[in-house]
Amino acid sequence: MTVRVGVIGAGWIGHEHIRRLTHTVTGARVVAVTDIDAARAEEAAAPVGARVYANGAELIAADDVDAVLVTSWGPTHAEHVLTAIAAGKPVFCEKPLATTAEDCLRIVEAETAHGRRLVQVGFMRRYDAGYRKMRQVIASGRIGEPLIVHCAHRNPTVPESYTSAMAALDTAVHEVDVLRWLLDDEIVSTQVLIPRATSKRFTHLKDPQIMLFETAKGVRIDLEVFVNCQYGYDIQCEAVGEEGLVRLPDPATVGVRTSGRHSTEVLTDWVSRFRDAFDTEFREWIAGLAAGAEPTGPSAWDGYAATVITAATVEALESGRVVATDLKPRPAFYGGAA
Ligand code: NAD
Ligand code: ISE
Repeated sequence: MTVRVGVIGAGWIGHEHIRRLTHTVTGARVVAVTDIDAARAEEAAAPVGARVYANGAELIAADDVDAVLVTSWGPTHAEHVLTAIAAGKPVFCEKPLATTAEDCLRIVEAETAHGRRLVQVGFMRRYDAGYRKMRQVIASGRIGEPLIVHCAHRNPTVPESYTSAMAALDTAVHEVDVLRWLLDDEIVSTQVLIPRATSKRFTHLKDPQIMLFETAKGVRIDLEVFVNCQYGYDIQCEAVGEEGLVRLPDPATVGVRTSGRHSTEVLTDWVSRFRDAFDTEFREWIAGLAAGAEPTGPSAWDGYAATVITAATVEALESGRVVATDLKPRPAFYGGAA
């Protein structure tokens, strides 16, 4: 069976995912596209023979759209996801699920009332081979109980429109999700330390930032977010346990020896760093839908948790205080721990 997908939002990542669904993932076809910028929608739809719709609601209602992919701006996600749930159609939503906890809870309530999982959130790191291996090692008990996790999330540069709050909302949100999943634990408090600022940034921006999270089991996590590090796109993660540690591998690359030097490449963007993870994420989503199964990836509840925890981190940044995350109790519908 071919899963016919309608895409809402034909920007950067919308284009990426349309290409992926068309050329990399088997069993999927992009049949519909919409964007508030009609020219962009046309440009994305034409090469794959998809139909252009005037808006998300019309696209979701189309008879030949089996599943919906939301890749529009964050503040528009909730409306599209809720419309898809009301239509009973599976919906993959790029992060964030919604920009407020209230909207995330509306989605959780709508999905729970529907009685079957429809929503998957685009936290692609759960599909990265290195993170998956780390999770297996931690779950196997080989390093003993995890105690501390050290992380870094570095981007070479960001545009002037990037704000200090986005370090949590847009960037650290990936660690927030993947750490909850890696540790099978919940983040209960958050704090932000502001080191000396890099001079290679826009003056409005606090960069780098050090985020400190505590989990329900007492694990302490330090995360450096440095979005103007200049040298590359660099993601680091090391979990220290009672009997050992496990570290995220750097992407495989050749070592080059020349002119008295040995060098290896550092990637420079998230598209290439997580290309395989994005591919696996969509292969598994489409295969599940084709088999008539409920999605097994990051859920609406995970999207809610990530939005609450990153909002608390912004509050911690602005207040200088340790902020409790105060998540609601997890509904039985979404299974066990994080
Ligand atoms: P973008 O600005 O390049 O594209 C967004 C597109 O959505 C634009 O073309 C815009 O016109 C369109 N749009 C806005 N509102 C709309 C609406 N109501 N209906 C239809 N189209 C609408 O942004 P982007 O970089 O592609 O990011 C899009 C989303 O993907 C964001 O939520 C972002 O956080 C997420 N994202 C995820 C990752 C990841 O690593 N998983 C990476 C980048 C972006
Ligand atoms: C971007 O939106 C992403 O999702 C990338 O994965 C992240 O590294 C970057 O910092 C964000 O701006």
